[in-house]
Amino acid sequence: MPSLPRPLHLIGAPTDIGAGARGASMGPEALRVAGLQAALEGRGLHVVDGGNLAGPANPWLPPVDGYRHLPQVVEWNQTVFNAVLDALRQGHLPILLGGDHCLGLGSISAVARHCAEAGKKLRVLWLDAHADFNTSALTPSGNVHGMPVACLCGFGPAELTRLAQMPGGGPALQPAQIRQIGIRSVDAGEKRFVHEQGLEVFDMRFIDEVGMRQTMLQALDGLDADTHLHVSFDVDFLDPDIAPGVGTTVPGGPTYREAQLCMEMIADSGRLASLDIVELNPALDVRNRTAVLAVDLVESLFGKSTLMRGPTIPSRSEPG
Ligand code: B3U
Ligand code: MN
Ligand code: MN
Repeated sequence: MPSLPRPLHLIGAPTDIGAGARGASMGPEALRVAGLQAALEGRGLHVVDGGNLAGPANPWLPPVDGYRHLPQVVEWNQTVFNAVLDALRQGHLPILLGGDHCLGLGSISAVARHCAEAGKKLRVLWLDAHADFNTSALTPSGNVHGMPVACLCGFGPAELTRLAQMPGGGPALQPAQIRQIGIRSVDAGEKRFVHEQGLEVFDMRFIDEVGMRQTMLQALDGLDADTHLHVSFDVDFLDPDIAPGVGTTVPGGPTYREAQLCMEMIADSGRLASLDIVELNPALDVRNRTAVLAVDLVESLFGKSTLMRGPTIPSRSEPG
């Protein structure tokens, strides 16, 4: 008997503490105004909106030892960690409404901890224009939203790398658990480090050459009934022509159709168990259109499709 879909649990984290532009702190409200809850309920899903978390204000200071606002980043991520872990322990599917992408640290640390407790495998899809794999030594900006993937893999300050409190004290993630998709802006030192650590990156050139379908088949390959799939959706993944409301636009991202297919194929995997929606910046948006688009894509992520599946799609691997 198929199990009932678990309740979706919205967690707002209104902060831009790790970003290079102010405004992502308004992301949770913009997603609500764009009708996120009603759209998901329209899909027959049960949605609990837990409201917004509270945390320190953004003091807007220059970097200290390679980090901007580290104490405040730690505080926000600890709060996010607790809220996401609580939701998972209640059997809910947490949807973190950012906020900037430094919050992926708290969110995914909680997911990793939960998976360790539940004996589940974890796969993380990182949808982003950026690799977010900087360290304090490599970062050009000191902005922690450029560092969460490195921190999750154990490269960062102890307050952040130990957030997950993994059994044995190891990092929350191993590079082999991560698939990055849509990447098109990586700093020079960061690029060397990505190669050194063996991250699997489906960059825009890869997507251009093989298409989104083959990209997603590869990124989702190997999932099974014991896998918890986490999607960390940085809205700057999308091409800025369709998604202008982000702090760091990078041209040449996925189109509307490519993004829809990406979300639909994740939905088809049946494994999605937690989600971040981050970096939406209403101060830079045009009439909330990026938030509306994000809601549209999240509907696809939770199974909205135009029609029942039509003709069988031929497998690319079969000859002829
Ligand atoms: N890699 C740059 C820029 C950046 C990373 N993530 C975003 N921007 N959103 C940095 O500052 O680390
Ligand atoms: Mn990011
Ligand atoms: Mn990004």
